[in-house]
Amino acid sequence: MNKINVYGLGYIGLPTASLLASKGYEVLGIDVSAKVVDTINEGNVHIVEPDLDVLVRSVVNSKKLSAALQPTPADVHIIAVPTPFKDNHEPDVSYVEAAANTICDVLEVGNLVILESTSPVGSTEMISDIIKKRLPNVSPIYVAHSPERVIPGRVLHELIENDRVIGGVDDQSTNVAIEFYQSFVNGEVIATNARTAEMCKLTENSFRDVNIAFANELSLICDKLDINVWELVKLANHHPRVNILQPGPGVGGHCIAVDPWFIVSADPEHAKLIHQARLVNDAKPQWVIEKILTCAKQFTQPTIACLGAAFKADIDDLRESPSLNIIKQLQQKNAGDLVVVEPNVKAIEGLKLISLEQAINEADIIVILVDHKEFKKLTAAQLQDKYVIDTKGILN
Ligand code: SAJ
Repeated sequence: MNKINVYGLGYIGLPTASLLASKGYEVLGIDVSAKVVDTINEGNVHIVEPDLDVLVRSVVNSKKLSAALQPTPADVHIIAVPTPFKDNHEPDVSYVEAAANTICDVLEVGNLVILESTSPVGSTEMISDIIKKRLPNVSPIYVAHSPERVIPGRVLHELIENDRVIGGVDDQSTNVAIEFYQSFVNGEVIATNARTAEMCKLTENSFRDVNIAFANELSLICDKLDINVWELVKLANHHPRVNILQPGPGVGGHCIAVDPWFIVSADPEHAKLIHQARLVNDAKPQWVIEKILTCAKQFTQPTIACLGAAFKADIDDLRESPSLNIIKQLQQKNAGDLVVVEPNVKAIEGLKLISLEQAINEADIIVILVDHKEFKKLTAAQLQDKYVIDTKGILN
């Protein structure tokens, strides 16, 4: 297995493709965007992830990685396309379906097809069915799920070091996929079936969502009872069997705020806690907005500085960001003069970005929305004459 096609060159596909290329595989990245394809073929990147730019440049220069709009035959086909949800929170697997159909155009006997995208239970079997229907005489084809588990900001490290759960549609598929992952993963590569692998990934992110919801719920209760929630969490976590996560302005990103819905939609009757956690986390931005508006009422035309717009610390990713959601809603409500500090991006359409220093000088109200490293250096003394709403507890 020497030739690999990676379908979808986003936050998972591009790092995976580059890593495999750096391990000596001949990799073709396929994307529907001509702009993305051109950018990569020029040796550049369209996403921000530590060290990715250097790696992509090196593997494009050494001709191990190239990009195209259409695939050519390969030994391994890795699907890393988005799996969002629809307006009704049902999973949208149309990109996976489209990728499976594209793969069928070049599929050959003995090929391995791997679904890496986080997907609802049954998606890997769906791919296998599409292949069987389109190419009934091309057999064997191995099909497996190997959910990505990397965290933005540490993707290249975690791609190699994290354990992988691999589930094929049959035992042979599992074994072939395991052998492939063992060629570049240092972590343990663990065998299961496709449905369990799919559920495993959804479970990991739901575990996190439920635990963050617990912390967010506590933050509301503590606010009412005049208790510092961060001190409370720290103290409770001294118990050897308690490990509460951190409250914040809400849960963002395209994983934890999305994947639990795949479980809820698969079994709404029983997924009560998982569903409620989603509702709690999704309601948190509104609670923060109300806090800011109540505070703003004490001024005639306050300058409100929002620190952070990304969905979490030290990244540039604004997708599904609760902080950006809060900022945009504040803007609509005309609560005051709104300024934003976001050290990781150059501009955000429609918003006034200023430096941290300027924000501290000018603002009446400071809203800490993200615990970026630049903000963590702030001290309560620096902000003593400001009204501060600290959703991340960095001043504790
Ligand atoms: N958050 C909190 N409190 C916390 C931890 C996180 O409010 O204590 C918020 C963050 O600010 C952010 C959101 O949750 O808005 C998600 O951040 P995250 O760092 O927990 O996770 P993601 O979405 O960047 O990546 C997750 C990871 N999953 C788990 O840790 C179980 C990653 O390993 C997955 O690969 C990724 O989802 C994915 O692609 O599914």
